[in-house]
Amino acid sequence: MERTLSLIKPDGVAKNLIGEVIKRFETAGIKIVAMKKMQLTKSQAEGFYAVHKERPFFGSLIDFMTSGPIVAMVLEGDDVIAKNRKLMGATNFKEAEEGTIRREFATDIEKNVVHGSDAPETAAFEINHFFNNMEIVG
Ligand code: RTP
Ligand code: MG
Repeated sequence: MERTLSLIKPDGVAKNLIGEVIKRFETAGIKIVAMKKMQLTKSQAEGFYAVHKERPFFGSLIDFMTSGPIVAMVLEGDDVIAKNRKLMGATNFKEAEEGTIRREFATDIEKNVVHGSDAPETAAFEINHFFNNMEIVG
């Protein structure tokens, strides 16, 4: 059994896509073991995206991720890191497969509705960034 961190980004929340995203997880048999709505501070967003701090889009990404509320979730299931990435689609919605969340709802390479951890190590770091053990209920 694996866990991953999912975020519905500010654009997804603003477009009323919380239910749409959750429905896709539940339909795929993925279990939500933690969930909260929150607004990130600049330092929380910078810590979360620290791996990208040298990238040219970092400043813009931090402004975007702090621009409004997000929904953070811990997902659980077999192979859930890859399953979630498949439901999300490619970072650039123009390259995302038909039927994926980003292909259907993203408008921009940055405003791409969802985030999902990309490996077991990043999942552990990211889950820990948002949730403590008492907030995760299997
Ligand atoms: P995420 O981390 O949010 O799940 O997305 P990802 O793995 O598919 O993409 P990643 O390379 O980790 O990039 C993180 C987020 O930064 C924004 N981005 N903007 N302007 C740009 O060229 C650019 N490239 C990436 C996106 O919001 C991307 O999801
Ligand atoms: Mg990433």
